[in-house]
Amino acid sequence: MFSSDNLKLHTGIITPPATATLGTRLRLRVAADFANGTIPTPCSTPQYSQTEDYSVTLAANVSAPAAAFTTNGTTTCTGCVQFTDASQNLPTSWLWTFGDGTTSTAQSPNHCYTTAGTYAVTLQATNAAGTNTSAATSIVYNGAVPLTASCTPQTINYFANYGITRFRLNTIDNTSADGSAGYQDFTCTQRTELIVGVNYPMTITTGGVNRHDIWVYLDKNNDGVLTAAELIYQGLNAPSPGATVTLTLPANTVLNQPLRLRVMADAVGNNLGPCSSPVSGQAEDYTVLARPNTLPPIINFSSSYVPGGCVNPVQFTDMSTNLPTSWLWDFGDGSTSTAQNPSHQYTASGNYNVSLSATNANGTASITRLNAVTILIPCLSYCPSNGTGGTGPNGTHSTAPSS
Ligand SMILES: [Ca+2]
Ligand SMILES: [Ca+2]
Repeated sequence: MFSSDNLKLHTGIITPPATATLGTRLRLRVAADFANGTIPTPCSTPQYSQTEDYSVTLAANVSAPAAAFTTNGTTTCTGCVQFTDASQNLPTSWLWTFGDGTTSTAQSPNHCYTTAGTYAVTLQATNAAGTNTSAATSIVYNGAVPLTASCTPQTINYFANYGITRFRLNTIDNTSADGSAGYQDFTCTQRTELIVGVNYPMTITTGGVNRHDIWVYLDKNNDGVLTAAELIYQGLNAPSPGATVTLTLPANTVLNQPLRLRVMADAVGNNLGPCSSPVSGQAEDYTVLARPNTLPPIINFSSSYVPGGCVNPVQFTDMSTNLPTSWLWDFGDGSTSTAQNPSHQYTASGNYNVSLSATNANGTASITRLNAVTILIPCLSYCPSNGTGGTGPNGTHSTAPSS
């Protein structure tokens, strides 16, 4: 009727069973023994402790049920839920209403929903004294999960708190056990929608004090297989607990379908592919829905130009968001380029404005940086003054003019 393990004070609830004899004195036996010993049986001899007997008389239950039940979870991704009767006062019949138009008279049914949605479930419990209906419990059937993963990388040899303890991306904020839990699949309950080509902050918190290598893979083509080419973020030798970085879904991501996002963290140097088992870290899976980008570009670019230096040609790098599809660079010296990331050789000294205009289906945007580049031709750079790099006084034996 009752058992309790490894405590000093044992408390709990006893429910006399419906089959017990009523109206006569029954023997109630309480047996205890030390926590690491053999669990007492009704007639066993305790090793160190004691057995006590009491007298109990049971009366008929004349109360109506107090209807109640438990479930094995209120969010399901298979559609199936196990409902367990927890009503008091010995109901003799049950009527479950699952909220999808179906019912059951089983005491503890397993029910499978066929359509995704939210359902209110109640239990009506009846005995000879009356009928009672439970409060409703909401069950969410989330059918939008990724394809089954082709691999689920298990941790080989967890130690030193390696692994992922918190993952934040857009609306996801999921705290979880470290690598001691091995592979963790959160695709059913942890999901977010991301617009392709938009920069989102992402924070991967890792356990312990040791640095981690971090990878994020996305099943971009939604074929159920994660490949090395589907790496969308890599952070090598990242400090623990972790910093906020930027995640951007690429243009060739399948839209409007639940995609598997795999986050992996491991001890530095282990170079994990999407199906590699982490040596001491962890892999976790989430669900991402990629939404189309309906925004014009937001322009940004960087270059290899260093003020006072002799960089020429200058490498320009597009950093625009919202997935531009064409580019027009104006280098300020009369030349232009339509490459995304052009390298440009200046041929005359001067201060040059640099403009970038970028276009996608939703519009065009542009930016001009005044005096972005100052070119000196010829450009002399000199050996360091500590004498370790070159020979001779300024200009005589130093690095040649940079091309
Ligand atoms: Ca974890
Ligand atoms: Ca794939």
